[in-house]
This record gives sequence, C-alpha cells and structure tokens, in this order.
Amino acid sequence: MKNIDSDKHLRGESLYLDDLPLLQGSLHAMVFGSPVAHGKLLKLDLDEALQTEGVFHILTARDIPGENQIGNIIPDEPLLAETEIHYRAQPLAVVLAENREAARQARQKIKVSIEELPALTTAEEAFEKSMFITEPRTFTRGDVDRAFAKCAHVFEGKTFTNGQEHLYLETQAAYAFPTEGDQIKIISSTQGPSQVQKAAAQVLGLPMHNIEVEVIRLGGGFGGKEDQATPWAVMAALGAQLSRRPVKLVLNRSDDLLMTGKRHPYSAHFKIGLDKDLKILAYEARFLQNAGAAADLSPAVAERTLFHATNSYFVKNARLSVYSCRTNLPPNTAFRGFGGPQGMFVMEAAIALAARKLKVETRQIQEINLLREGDRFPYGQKAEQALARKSWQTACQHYRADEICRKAKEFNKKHEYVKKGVAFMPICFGISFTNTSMNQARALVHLYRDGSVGISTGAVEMGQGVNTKMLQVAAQCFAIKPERIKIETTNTTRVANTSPSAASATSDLNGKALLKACLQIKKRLLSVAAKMLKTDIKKLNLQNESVFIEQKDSGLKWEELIQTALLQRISLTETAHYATPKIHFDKKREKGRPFSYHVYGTAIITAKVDGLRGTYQIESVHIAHDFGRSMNPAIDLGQIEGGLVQGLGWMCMEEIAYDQKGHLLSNALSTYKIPDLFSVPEQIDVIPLKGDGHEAAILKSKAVGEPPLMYGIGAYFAILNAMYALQPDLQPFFHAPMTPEKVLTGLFRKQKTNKKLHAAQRETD
Ligand code: LUZ
Ligand code: MOS
Repeated sequence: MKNIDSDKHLRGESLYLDDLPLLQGSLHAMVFGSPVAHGKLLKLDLDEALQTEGVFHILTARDIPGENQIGNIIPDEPLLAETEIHYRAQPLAVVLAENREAARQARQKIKVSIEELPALTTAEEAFEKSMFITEPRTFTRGDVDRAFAKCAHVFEGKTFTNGQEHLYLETQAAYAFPTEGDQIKIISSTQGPSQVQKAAAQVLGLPMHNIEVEVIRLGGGFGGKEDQATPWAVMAALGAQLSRRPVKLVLNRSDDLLMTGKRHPYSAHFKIGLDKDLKILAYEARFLQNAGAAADLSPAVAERTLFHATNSYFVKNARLSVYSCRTNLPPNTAFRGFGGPQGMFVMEAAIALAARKLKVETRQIQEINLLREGDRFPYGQKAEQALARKSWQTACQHYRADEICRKAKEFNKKHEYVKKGVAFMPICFGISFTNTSMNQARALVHLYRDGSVGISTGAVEMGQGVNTKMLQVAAQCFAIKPERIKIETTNTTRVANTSPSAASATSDLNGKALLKACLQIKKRLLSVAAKMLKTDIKKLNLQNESVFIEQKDSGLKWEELIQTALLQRISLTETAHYATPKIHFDKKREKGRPFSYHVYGTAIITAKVDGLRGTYQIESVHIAHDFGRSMNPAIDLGQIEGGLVQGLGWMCMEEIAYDQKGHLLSNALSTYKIPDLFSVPEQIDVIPLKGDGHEAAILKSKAVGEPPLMYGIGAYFAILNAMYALQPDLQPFFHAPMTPEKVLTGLFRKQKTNKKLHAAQRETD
C-alpha cells in the first residue's frame, strides 16, 4: 500500500499548520533572542518597540501567570530569560502584533543591555570547568583493567563528531487561541503533543484539561520537535491567554537555525585492547557530550550513547562513561539516533585505528567481533535474534564484497590522484524509549453507522508514514477497504498522556494499542454475526468486507453488520492501552533489559576521493537490512534511503560552526550544506534479511525510523580508506564531518611520502 499522503503531498494539498486559514483577529508573534551567549540581563527596553504601529503587546517573563519553566527532564530552562542569559538567541521577549511585518519591525527596536560574560562553546572547556548538566554515568562490564593487561595490542585515540541541524522543511510553528472560559487550544507542529500540553499548563497556571493540543502533521521532525516544539507553542498560548486573541507563531528559517538546539557534538577518548587473534578483549570510552545551556533531553541522549557504545560487537570487558557538559550553546536535543550514532562512531574509530596500526583490514576486526546469539551487551541485555553476523554475511555474499574491494584496488592501481575506499558498516539499534515508563500508548477507534472508521492514536505523522501503517493495521483487522478508514489528527482530548512520536517506536506502540482496540470491536461484531447467522462464533471471521463462515462468504456484509450491531446497542467505539512487555532497567546497577528488541544491518560503502581537490563522491551503498516482516516495503525503503542520506550528511558535509563567543556562523543554507541530489550516492541497494520479524514489532514489521541513519557512519571510513591509498603513511584522524577541506588538509598536513601527489597538488589551483 502506498503512503496515503503521497498524492496530497504531490499536489500540494496536504495541510500543514501554516496552511490553516487565519482566524479573525489573529496576532502574529515574533521572538526576540539574546544578542550575546552568556551574561546578566540588566535592562530590557521595550518603549520604542511598543510604539511601533500594529504592536499589541510584548511578552516578557513578567507576563507569566504560572511557572516560568519548560524543562522536561530537569527543570532548568525558563521559557523567557529573567536575569541570566545562557546562550545566544535565548528568548527574552515575544512581540505580538497585528501582522508579521509590524512584529518584525518592533523586534528590531527592542533594546537590551547585558553584562557579557565569557562563553563556553566546547564540551572540553566545560569539562575542564566541571560544568555539568547531571552526574556522569558509567556502564561497566567485566574486569577492564585486568583485561587490558592481558591484551596483545592496545591502542588509544580521540574522536570528535559535530552536531547536526535538523532542517525539517517546516520550521517550528504553533497557533493558539482562547476557546471558552480560560481554555486554550493549541495547534502545534510537535512530535510530543502531551509535552506541549504539560508545559503550557505549567506556564499558564492552568490544569492540563484546559489545554487542548492538536497536531495535523509535521513537515519533518527528526527529533527537533520532540522537545523543542514546546517553547513556541507555550509562547503562543501565553499570548492567547493574555490577549484573548488567536496568536500565530511561525519561526522563519533564520530564527529557527539560531534559536533551536541540534544534534549533540561529542568529543571522546577511547582505548581498545585486542588479543593476537584480533578479538576485542577490552574497550574503554569516555564521552563528553556538548549539551548546550540546559538539560532538554541531554541526559537521555547521553544514556543512549552508552547503550550503543559497542555497536553490534561483543565486548567482554567494557567501561563506558559519559559526561553531559553544560556550554553556552542553544540546548542540544533529540536527533534521529539520539546519541546512539555518536557512541557507534567512536567504536568504529577504535577498530579502524587498530586495523591501521596492525596493518590488517578493518573489516577483519569487525567481522571477528560481531555479536552472536545470546551474547550480552555491556548493560546486561542478551542479544536475541541477533542478526549482526547474518546481516554481515548476507551483505558480503549478496553484493560480493570481495569483488567490490578487488575492483576498488584495481581502480587504485590505474589511477594516481583519484582513489577509491571501501568501508563496512554494521549497525545495531535498540528499540524502545530508554526511559521504560515512556513505552506505552493508547488508541481510540470509532465505527460510524455507515461502516466508515475513524482512528485516533498518539502517533504524529511527520512524513515517516505512520498514518499509513496505522491504517493498514485497522484495515487488516477488520478486513475492509482502506477508503473506509480515516486517521484523525493527533489530539490530546482524544488520546491523552502520549509519549512523543520518537525512538523509532511510534508504529510499534500506537499500532499495538490500535490493534488491541480493533480486536475488541471485532470480537463484539463477530458475536453479533454469530447470532444473526445462527452459528458458532469460532467459525466466523472477517474477510473481504464480509463475514465468512470458515472459508465461505456468508453474504453478511460489513455495513449490514455494523448497522445491526448499532441497533442492538453494541458499542462501536473502543479504546485500548499498550505497554511494551518485558522491559526494565535498573539505573543503580546500570543493568537490565531496556530494549524490546534490536534492529541490525550491514552496509558496504564505496567512496571515490580526488586527491588533488579533496572532493569526493559516495559512489555506492549496499545494504542488507533487518526489516523483520515489513508491513510496508515502500515506506520502509524510503526510511532507509532518507536515514542513510541524512547520516551521510552528518558524517561528510554538514558542518555546524560557532565562534568563540557562541555565535552561530553556519546560520544559513549558504554556509550549512546538506546533501542534495548530487551528493546522494549514485547507487543505493537495499535487500531485506529473511527472518520472522519480532513479536514486539507491529505485525512483526520492525522499527525503521532511526537505525538506517547509522549506515552513514561508514562513509567517513570509506573516505579515510581512500585517503590511505593516496597517502600510504597517513595516520587516521577521527574528526567528523569529513568535509572536502578536511580531506585536503588531512592529505597534506605534513610532508608525506607521496611526493608526487604533493607536487601535483601544488600545481592545481
Ligand atoms: N526520545 C526519548 C528518544 O525520549 N527517549 C529515547 O530513548 C529516545 N530514543 C531515540 C529517539 N528519541
Ligand atoms: Mo527522535 S531522535 O526519535 O525524536
């Protein structure tokens, strides 16, 4: 079944927040952010700004009737700064005006005086000054020091991975309006409607039932709207509460880039120990996470870094620790992979370094150490249905890995200044929110008397196709045509206390709840049918819009069945709750079974590097991926391709830059380069691993949202391998993204053995 949104998307008919017709009397909001990254707010002078024609009011912290607090995990983040400023563009005031232009002009007239303080911008600086968001966390398994002492080979190194801008096509947006009494309705472009509801209630000083949050669909989220859609929605709600008028707040791209947090940059130090047979005996990693100025989701992101720090390898002795460092950048936040990719990069770097030093191929060390069935992760969970080896072998056989490597070598023999590199990238990603209590969902199903169906869940459609998957679940259960089913908007009055649509778990959690609700209704319908047909319910089933007695059509059609049930006063509505079974985690011991299951896969990536210019092409990516039993191969393939390319962008070209004062330099799409048609690999092949899927996955179709991003990590190492071919004595460095500038400076940083390449390079401009 194709994505139910695709036709509307193609015709531009899909409705996004900014497409809604304006309500009469709407005000437009624009946020005034701090011009400096760190300091004391001495005076906010709004006088001149308030004189601007069309200005209604300018909100500041003083206007907040409830608590000036939107921190989710830790209450450390004011909605609007009061006295202390902790990052540049931190919201200080919100202009409410009759139109956007008036708001913009007024914003320019706001004067602010700040006593500027020095800014911390890197995790290392913050670490040195012991500026932390929370206590560090450490996962330990085995006797690490003793294991290192026994190793034949021990290597140490450093890594850095930069942040990443979400660049959802639709910027952050909210539209709030007063309804009756002191109630407020907020339409928000958020992955987490219940989170918006909770924060708005807290700031506005209202009970949660007075705040209704509605989500139509998002133009992309990628984690950037898991927590950080909240402030804008709350500001709009605050404006609506104060003005008793509708307030629309849509960030322009520039404000969005400046004001919102991104993927966390990480600096890490690692130590890896191997025996003479290249088996990893010990691994140690210390991660410094650049959290930015407030906690946001950083503690949870840090935790997931530790969960994924050994990727799909079995490491008997491991010590993994993470420090969440407080800096003066906008609070960094969830981003597809949620700290996992940052952990996995370091493991891959450690293996690549060991391979380089030992003069073996990286893939040898990788393959030897892949997880086997029943191996334990450092956090205690057993690898069940472990497909690490199977995905590796499937990829190698199906795509003829030896052939790929041989061809690259042949190419390299024939070409002097252009070389190819091949890298293998196995992935293993845990599915479930690492916070066990978040793994629950609810669904609400109405059958209408004409046989049509309306479905509400907590799932937010953000382009990932979750609505299509929800529709498939219901259509399959009732055996009716998809046209009969409508997936309603996500709304807190229909489905309450939702977890954000995140952690790759949305289809599993909401789909399971939905299936439960549908099955309950189906049971009631079949008992109505049993009476009508005077037969045993056990013989009945729904098929092809009809009631079947065993394999024969009884002639009782869906519509008649529904109408009869209604006349018999049988409820045609059901709600259900689902909580992921068998998961738990003990934070004291740092052991448990946090994940419902793991998703595996392997990618083989080929890069071609121009040694004179530093430019490169990711030529091909061959993937063997663990879909389980994909319920929608077209959507799942789209997730693989999109995730891969987003991962390539993070590893190769997307370079966030702040200056020493904490000002964002990559503040436009001219200075922040994301993958385009020309940087997408010419060839992307994906084959499914044959398997039974997993019981905990919806219809055995495994989670697919985040895992494929991590295939992109292989691109870094493919480029590095090509660089070795250009400069045979090149020592590896692990500093992502591997931009063309870094390739070039990496190749020519020191006088290298390849004098000819050096001379040729000097002759190119
Ligand atoms: N969000 C969250 C996530 O709150 N907890 C998680 O474990 C998670 N994992 C991935 C993406 N978002
Ligand atoms: Mo996410 S990083 O699953 O919001």
